[in-house]
Amino acid sequence: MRLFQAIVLLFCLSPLWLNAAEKSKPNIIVIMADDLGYGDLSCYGATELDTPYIDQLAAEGTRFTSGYCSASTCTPTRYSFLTGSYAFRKKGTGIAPPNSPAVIPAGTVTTASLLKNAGYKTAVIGKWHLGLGGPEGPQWNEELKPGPLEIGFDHCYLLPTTNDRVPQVYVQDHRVLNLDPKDPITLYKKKPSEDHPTGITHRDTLKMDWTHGHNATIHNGISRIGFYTGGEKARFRDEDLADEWVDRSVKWIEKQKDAPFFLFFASHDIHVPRMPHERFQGKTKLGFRGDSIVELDWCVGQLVENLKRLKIEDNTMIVFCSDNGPVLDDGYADGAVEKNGKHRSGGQYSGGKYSVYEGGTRTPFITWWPGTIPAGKESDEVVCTIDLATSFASMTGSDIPGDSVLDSLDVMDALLGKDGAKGRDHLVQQDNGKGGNYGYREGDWKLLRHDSKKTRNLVVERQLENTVVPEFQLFNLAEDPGEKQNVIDANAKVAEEMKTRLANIIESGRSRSE
Ligand code: NG6
Ligand code: CA
Repeated sequence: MRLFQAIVLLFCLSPLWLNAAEKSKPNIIVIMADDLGYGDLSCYGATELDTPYIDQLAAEGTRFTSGYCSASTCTPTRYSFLTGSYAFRKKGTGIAPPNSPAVIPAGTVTTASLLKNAGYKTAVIGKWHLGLGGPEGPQWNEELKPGPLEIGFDHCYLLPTTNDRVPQVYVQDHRVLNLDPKDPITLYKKKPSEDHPTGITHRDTLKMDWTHGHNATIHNGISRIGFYTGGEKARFRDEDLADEWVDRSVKWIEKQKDAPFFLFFASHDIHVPRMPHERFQGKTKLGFRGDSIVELDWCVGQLVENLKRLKIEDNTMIVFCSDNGPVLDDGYADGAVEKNGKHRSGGQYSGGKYSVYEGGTRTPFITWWPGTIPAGKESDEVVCTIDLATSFASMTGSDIPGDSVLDSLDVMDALLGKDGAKGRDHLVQQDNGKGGNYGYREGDWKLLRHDSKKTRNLVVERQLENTVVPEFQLFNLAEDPGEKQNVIDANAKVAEEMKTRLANIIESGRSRSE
């Protein structure tokens, strides 16, 4: 018995064990890009621009070829990433309008709250787009609550909606930063006054013209979605957003000495209006869309460089991902279509933002943790942003209540790039809203179910077009990754079985077993 105790004691004190214990709670940074497509990075085959810092992340980590976000628009992907549940299960999880109340109710179990329970310090810095405030919506001049701080984040520094939706201000914790009480922010449903300048009345003054929508209040020479006045001192310059995210993130990371940290770095790049900092403008031949990718790449480089400066890179895991697939013209005349040339923003995949074809949700996905995640590895395992909640909880030993994170699966070993580790064997993809369209992947089979019988499709790098599609289609992704040959007639049995399983997942309310 004595000998046994001595062995146990020795083991507990050994550096090996200490190392393992320490490594189960690494710092975690999720870098989520906005509207970045599978083919938009040089490490994913882009030849018309260079993304050296993200390429470096892939070279030092594991690059996934079947990495997904849950939805082909922003709000549902972010909802699913944080709650671990498919957004189609809940009404009101489509693209959030400027005055949206909080989409995730206070007290919901989230990726952040699970990590907080495991002893992490937690922050979200960047684009939120999940609404703020109670049922009456955000009270811009008062406390903005509930928000991230009510669902597990200790700190937030936000672009509250999107850069194309009003208002253009930062939210720090519960308040609009630098808001002068004498100049309150007011949002309006309609033009606030006859002389209020808009993208329609003052179109010739704009520094970037609009193509569809985006013609309401003008700020920083760009007209936006929605009307507002006030908050002049609090307003940001679009060109400075990336610098601000990096600066605030580095300062926050520097303060986290005593506990592991979880940072959700939610870049606004490369969402419209694409207005990168002057030092990135003209850096690519693809116009501001390409230049914004280079700006995003710089941000990633800055984060990694600072982890190295602080000597915490060996104890920090980065997951790099996107919130939906690519779009060229999303409402502004920024040259994305005209200057696109040979670039294929969705790689070999069809569809893009707003679509359930692969291009809508199959996006860049890289995991990095020097010394733990293998360097230069490519993985074909299916992993999704929705899985991060359960996977992080499992790695850090955080208990998951049975009735939460309903669709988030533990794919941690696959994320860690372990040999033989399996990702998902099935995945539901969705477009924007509840009751819309679904993609359902099992192995190489992909079933498309279009309840709307229409899809908004990015047709080979041109404009988004509404195309009519059959209710059901079946594709073999191994033979036909571009989803061009609908083989449903020749594989009726496979399709029927997949239809049933998809319907079961939708109707049963969960896909994670307790
Ligand atoms: C659409 C906007 C688009 C973009 C999108 C949300 C128009 C015409 N289009 O309604 O520009 O803002 O919403 O994008 O207004 S997301 O990536 O945040 O989901
Ligand atoms: Ca997006």
